[in-house]
Amino acid sequence: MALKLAMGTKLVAATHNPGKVPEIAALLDGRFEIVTAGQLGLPEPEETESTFVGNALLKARHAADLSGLPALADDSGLSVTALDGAPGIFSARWAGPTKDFAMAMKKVEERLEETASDDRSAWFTSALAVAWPNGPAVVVEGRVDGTLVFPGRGTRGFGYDPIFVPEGHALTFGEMEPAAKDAMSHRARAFAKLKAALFD
Ligand code: ITT
Repeated sequence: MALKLAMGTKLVAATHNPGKVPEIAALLDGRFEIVTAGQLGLPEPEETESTFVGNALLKARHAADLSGLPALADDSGLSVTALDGAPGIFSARWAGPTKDFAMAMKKVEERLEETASDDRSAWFTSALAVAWPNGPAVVVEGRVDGTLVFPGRGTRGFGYDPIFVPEGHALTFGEMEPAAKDAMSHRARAFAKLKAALFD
């Protein structure tokens, strides 16, 4: 069987992050019937892998096997050059149990001040995995490079968006129109690869 997702397929968006859902829906462009892991009442798996790819596969596999439907998961995060790639796969965990991203962004700022470095370069990564129930899985990765600014600016997007200015632009992801972010983000770049691999 060729691994393809036909238009209209019912697909689980295997995320519990409400910030990701509209981005995933916009990037999928109405091709599929999307149900979220939250809508299906699926439990959130523990992210035990040490890479974005590993955690994306784990989340997609978990949702597909539990729901009996193909599932798409995103594992993503912000990596800061001067912090040796931190927070990386721990990006969500730096915000703590209450998902306080003002605190997480402050932590990035403080950690940067502790290093004597004036390097403010950073990048976002998104690993996207599609898994079929008790079947195969496909995973791709996208990345966008940029610079961090403090204090953060803008109220759009989610997570670390207010402190990230993508290369070649002046606005942060938190200030941009959603469509502008979706045209260049790590998630959009990963989606382009996924489309080439899996869509009719
Ligand atoms: P799910 O696992 O349920 O999808 P999560 O928030 O736990 O939700 P991740 O483990 O992939 O997801 O954590 C990624 C974190 O990285 C996320 O919570 C954001 O803080 C950050 N992040 C990822 N993509 C981002 C983006 O486009 N803009 C801002 N922050 C982003």
